Amino acid sequence: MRPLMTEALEAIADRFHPREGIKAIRSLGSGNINETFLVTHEGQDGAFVMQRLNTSVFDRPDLVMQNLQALGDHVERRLASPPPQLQGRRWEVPKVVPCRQQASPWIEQNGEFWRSITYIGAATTSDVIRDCAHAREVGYGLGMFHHLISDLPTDQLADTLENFHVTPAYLDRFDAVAAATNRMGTAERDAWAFIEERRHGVDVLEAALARGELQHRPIHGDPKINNVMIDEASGQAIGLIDLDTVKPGLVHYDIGDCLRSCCNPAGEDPLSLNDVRFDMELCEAILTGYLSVAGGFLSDWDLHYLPHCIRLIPLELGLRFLTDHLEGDVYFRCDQPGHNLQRALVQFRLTEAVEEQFHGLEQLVARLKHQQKPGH
Ligand code: GN1
Ligand code: MG
Repeated sequence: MRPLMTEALEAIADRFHPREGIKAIRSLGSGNINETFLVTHEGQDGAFVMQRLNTSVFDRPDLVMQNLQALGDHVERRLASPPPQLQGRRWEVPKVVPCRQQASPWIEQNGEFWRSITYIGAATTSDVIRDCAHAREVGYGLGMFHHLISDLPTDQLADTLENFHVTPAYLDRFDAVAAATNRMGTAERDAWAFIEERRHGVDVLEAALARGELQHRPIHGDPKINNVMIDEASGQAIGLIDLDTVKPGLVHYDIGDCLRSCCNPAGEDPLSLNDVRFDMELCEAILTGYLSVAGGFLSDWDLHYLPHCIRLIPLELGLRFLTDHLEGDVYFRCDQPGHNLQRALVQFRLTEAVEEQFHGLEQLVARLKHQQKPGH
């Protein structure tokens, strides 16, 4: 991490902690949307995470903060009598850090929105799954997160990102952008053809929701591998970070997103498309960890749609990257021109890898279901 301590950043940090005690301000993480800094200081807690929210993505950042507060309060109540699966384990939730001299816990100035949250120490995240034990912990982490908020009524959470993970809405947006763009080269046309072949069926989850087979619950929205914190000493999952996308949705969006980011060890920016694959062993370990906590509240329909969401979310992310590429990279932060196109191709290759193993996924889910509910 590069030390970074500009006067402007220091002035913002000072609103949360007196600047005399601040030791360093550094960039943190690799988010595509917000800007994140780690502020280390001499106070008791030692550090906090300061973020500038991207207000062209989150146009009601006050509601993002409200959701964060509602989630934190709820989980704190739940942890007063922890579920049995948490016995002997640590579980942490990032909390809102108040401003020093004002009632609201955020700063709005010059069109920017800044807030701080607590830093979770003695834990790390990684960009690649190390082994099946790590994968199981990531699954456990997502399962525990869902479990702890499963009784938070969805009407207590604002919809801060309308249509987030609603794949048919991304397809509509793609259609509009593709019809108007002048950026259609050969690679883009090939990617477009890939989407055309899969147009039918992108509504698989939304149609199940409309039929009442699936229901909205509180979700994380972005539980990719590097948002699951692992305790440095025990190797156990101890919480999920990056809570801006917490809102009502389908747990399938979360499960699909977790698996698409964990089971492709080459990651979102591989050197070669040939490195992209979907690892069934890691998938099994993650789902086993997940179901060890969340199995109790999943219905048969929920389980039925697991293979579908595992296929759909990489397709959706590829669609989102490709649309952004055609629009001129206005949403996802990019390292170089063509980055979003490349990212889209990676997700499409991953979609194909899942499709090739779809039957195996159905068998895996049936096997895990049988272990959960032996009578079925
Ligand atoms: C964005 O900013 P980051 O990396 O936490 C995006 C996710 C994508 C992810 C892909 C609000 O998350 O949906 O899966 O990039 N977040 C939003 O890397 O759109
Ligand atoms: Mg995020």
